[in-house]
Amino acid sequence: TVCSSKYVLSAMHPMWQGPLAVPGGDRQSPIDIAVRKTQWDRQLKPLEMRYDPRTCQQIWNNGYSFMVEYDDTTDRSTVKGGPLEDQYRLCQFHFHWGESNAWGSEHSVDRRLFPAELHLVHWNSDKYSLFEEAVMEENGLGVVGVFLKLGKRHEGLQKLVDALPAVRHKDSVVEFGRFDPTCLLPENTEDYWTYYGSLTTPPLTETVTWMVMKQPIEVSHDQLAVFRSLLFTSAEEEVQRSMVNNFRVQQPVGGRSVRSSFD
Ligand code: 1SD
Ligand code: ZN
Repeated sequence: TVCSSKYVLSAMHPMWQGPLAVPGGDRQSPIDIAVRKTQWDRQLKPLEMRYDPRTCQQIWNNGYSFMVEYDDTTDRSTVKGGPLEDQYRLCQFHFHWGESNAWGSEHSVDRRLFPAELHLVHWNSDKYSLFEEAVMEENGLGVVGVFLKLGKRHEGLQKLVDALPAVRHKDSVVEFGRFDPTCLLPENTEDYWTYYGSLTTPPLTETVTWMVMKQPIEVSHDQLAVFRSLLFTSAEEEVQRSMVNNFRVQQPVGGRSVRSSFD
């Protein structure tokens, strides 16, 4: 079966940034990472990401982003180590991006935004048995964030970009096999920031260990243009709306600590 996060998202209304965006608590995401205020934690182990491309199944335009979904019925694609005490299974990855290259990421570093941000969403399969369960529970989710910056064309991403025209409209799904998300990680995965936060879309639950890579990956303007050619709207709707600016506004860090794996 396919990653169950779609059931959480089906409750999502395009205008959720309104009433539903009322902060649920004091550990919401995304945040600005103020580098000088982060704390180097030398106990932080390297992250161990092991992905089996054969668990990749499909791409789905859910009306907010496109999700590349993985079979999460077994521990074949996982992340562990780093700040995590348990093993977490990959369920899906997706991106957030802007209408221009000046913004689009959810997190920022010293207030610097990137044109896009990748989220690899994993759930704790040592403690829980389903994504829907983990999403509501303590230490339920682990999301790895990677910034996309403008530069040369990304060869690994291109295979995905080529498939996107098939999911232009909301609710469209296309089969997509054998994609190894390892190719979307930066060369250096040893340097990252970590903090306790929330999902950035409903249900906004505060069950996420965030791991944000320091090193961005490079993508070309043309590749981002294909992201921006997707639509928030379904084929039936009269007025079509471009899928851009699908990020949540930043939330207060409050008393939280943001730790770094590096000095
Ligand atoms: O925005 C995603 C959303 O698409 C969905 O994947 C949700 C649950 O998996 O997670 C959020 S996020 O917090 O990873 N941005
Ligand atoms: Zn996200």
